[in-house]
Amino acid sequence: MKLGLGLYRHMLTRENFQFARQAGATHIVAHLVDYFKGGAHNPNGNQPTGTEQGWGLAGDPEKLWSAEELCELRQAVEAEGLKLEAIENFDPAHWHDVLLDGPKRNRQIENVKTIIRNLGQAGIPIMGYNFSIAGVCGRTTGPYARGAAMSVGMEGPLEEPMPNGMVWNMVYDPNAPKAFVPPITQDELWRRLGNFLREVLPVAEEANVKLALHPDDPPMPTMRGQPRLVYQPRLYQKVVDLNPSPANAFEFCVGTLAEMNEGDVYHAVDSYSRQGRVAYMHLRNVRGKAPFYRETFIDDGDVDTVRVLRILKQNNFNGVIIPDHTPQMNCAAPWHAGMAYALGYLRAALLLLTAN
Ligand SMILES: [Mn+2]
Repeated sequence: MKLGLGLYRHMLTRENFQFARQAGATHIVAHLVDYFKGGAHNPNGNQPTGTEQGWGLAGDPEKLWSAEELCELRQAVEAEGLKLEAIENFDPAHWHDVLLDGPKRNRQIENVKTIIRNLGQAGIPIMGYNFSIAGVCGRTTGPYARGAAMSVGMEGPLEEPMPNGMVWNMVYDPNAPKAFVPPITQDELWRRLGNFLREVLPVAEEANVKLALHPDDPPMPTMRGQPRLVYQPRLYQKVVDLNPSPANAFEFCVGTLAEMNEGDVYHAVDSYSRQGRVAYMHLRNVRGKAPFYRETFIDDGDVDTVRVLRILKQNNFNGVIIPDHTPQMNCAAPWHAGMAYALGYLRAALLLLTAN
């Protein structure tokens, strides 16, 4: 098992690559979507939460991530002695109509295929994604973690309908006619995912890239009136059963799994890592269940994270683990301090597991 750090787009700097190394990481997971663009209520020193208007504005629909820029990023990471393991999340600007089944759907499926081919060309082995209409919405920020550390949580459902021009908690068309995105059925959303996988996975296989699905965060059957896919641990199995391709994999998020109100997080880790479907891990801790939970420090929630690591080791998981979020610590660099704390804890746990 390998330890990594996830960095948001504006954090992809030499200084932060060195920070990752200093904190014991060997791998980087890079976000290329700018979640913070135009989001006045979304300070970029923390994970994005935003308002009911979402995080902010999506990127440039005409500008796909090129093989050259991906290659440059990989080289910049490698220059600091690290490896670039994955790109996390497609930009809504590039695939909104794939999620919404809109008029640009077929053209945007080609966008996705192009981006995956570009990743393959650049030697980046994993593309993480989140097939979700409402996206990561409905969460709040507050002094929820130990010692009143600023953290993220959920204080009840959010069913406010989604305005037109918005998907995945970002605005891709600020000039869309005023209306709401009509709700669809759960079956329709599964149908869209099935078609997406059928069309894109052969390209991923050819490019030697794994497509890694994040579960729905927060894990609710609906958010903003829109259905969600993987909001219970058993629903991950439905994704495996949809398409047997070896490129059909998971961005396995322990925190989100722990927020689900059915099943057992250790059983889920065991079952899916045993099936070899885990491309990489998000590992964090949480207290409570959706729709009422709070993100905690890694050693301080409902999850025994060391037990999770032990199960992964038993099943010979050899991929990368990143702390996807952590509470912020009171100091000049709250995000970095939180991440350094989580990485140090995970590094010690991994060393102890290897020694035994
Ligand atoms: Mn996650």
